[in-house]
Amino acid sequence: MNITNDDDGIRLALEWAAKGMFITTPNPRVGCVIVRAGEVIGAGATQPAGQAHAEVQALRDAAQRGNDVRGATAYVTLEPCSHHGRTPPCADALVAAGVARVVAAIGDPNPLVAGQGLAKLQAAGIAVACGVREDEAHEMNIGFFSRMQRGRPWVRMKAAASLDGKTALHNGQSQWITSEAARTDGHWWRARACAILTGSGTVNEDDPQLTVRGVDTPRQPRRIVVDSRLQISPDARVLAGGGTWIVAAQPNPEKEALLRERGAEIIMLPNAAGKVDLPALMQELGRRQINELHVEAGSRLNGALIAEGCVDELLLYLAPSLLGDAQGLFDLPALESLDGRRALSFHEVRQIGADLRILARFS
Ligand code: AOF
Ligand code: ZN
Repeated sequence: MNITNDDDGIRLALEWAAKGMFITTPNPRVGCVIVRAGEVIGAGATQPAGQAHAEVQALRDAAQRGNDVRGATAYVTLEPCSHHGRTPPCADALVAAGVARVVAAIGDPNPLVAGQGLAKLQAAGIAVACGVREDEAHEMNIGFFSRMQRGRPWVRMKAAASLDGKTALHNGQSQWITSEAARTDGHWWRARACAILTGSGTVNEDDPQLTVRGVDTPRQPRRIVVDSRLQISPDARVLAGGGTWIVAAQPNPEKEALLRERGAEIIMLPNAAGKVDLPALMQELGRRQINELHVEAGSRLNGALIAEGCVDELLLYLAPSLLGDAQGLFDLPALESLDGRRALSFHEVRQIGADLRILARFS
């Protein structure tokens, strides 16, 4: 592929960034391509945390292919880092390699970088540009930007319903309302999330595993259960394999010990009403380096999360069927006036198999 302008260079780098979709957390997914005389002479993507960043991978790729990067242009989807984290600064690596120009799609919001990567390159005499396909680069790491800028994850709430917005019959039957294609698509969104959150009601009723299946990924997201009164069974499948975080509001030493035996960690975060303080939980998850949080819960926890301003985006799968009087999507209080409605905007609408997939964002 011939790269003759910055737009094409960043577009290709974004394709490389996507290769890290499931694996880089808590690091952002970054892509880098190195171009000389229109030819791609090296390319790379961010590896799992602690391993090489995209720029280092691209420089290695060029070296392995016997390509000289001196005088070349490096296209990166995020400003190269300037700090010593788990790995040394990419800006230094680019300087040492002798590239002539660096084009970044967007600045790194990490306060440890925040412009210093580009400044470092410039100080070394490298030509620098920033702000190409910025929106796409932001979308690629929407959770990382959220955590860096707001201290909390980007929260995506997934739900599947009939066209009249019903998720289950009153007798609980819900499998399956949407098609297999939509369910597999849902697992792709699970796979890219840092963590998947549900409530104790869903655990006790459906006994979900909350794992990624049917999508090829080497990493399983962390599982989180909001369980104010520690009511889930120690035999719940969501605990299998350990590492599940249980968020509670009312201590119960005996039950806590049982859950810990299953490898779970208990996070105690009560609010004044004796329930889990959901906004505080979002801050805590930010501190714990959760970039993208995927919520799959029942209508009550869904409603509470929305009512408390904890949700950024709905990922809705709507099947072409009507269920009539049945369980709704979100348990929200009745309004006296339309002025009180929660406004969203459609970010993306498309058909997946027989169903509609709607991404809608709270404004
Ligand atoms: C880059 N290229 O591919 C990525 C970057 O602990 P470390 O050394 O892995 O550094 C993590 C930080 O580096 C991360 O918070 C973000 O600011 C930046 N990510 N930077 O130059 C990359 N993934
Ligand atoms: Zn780096």
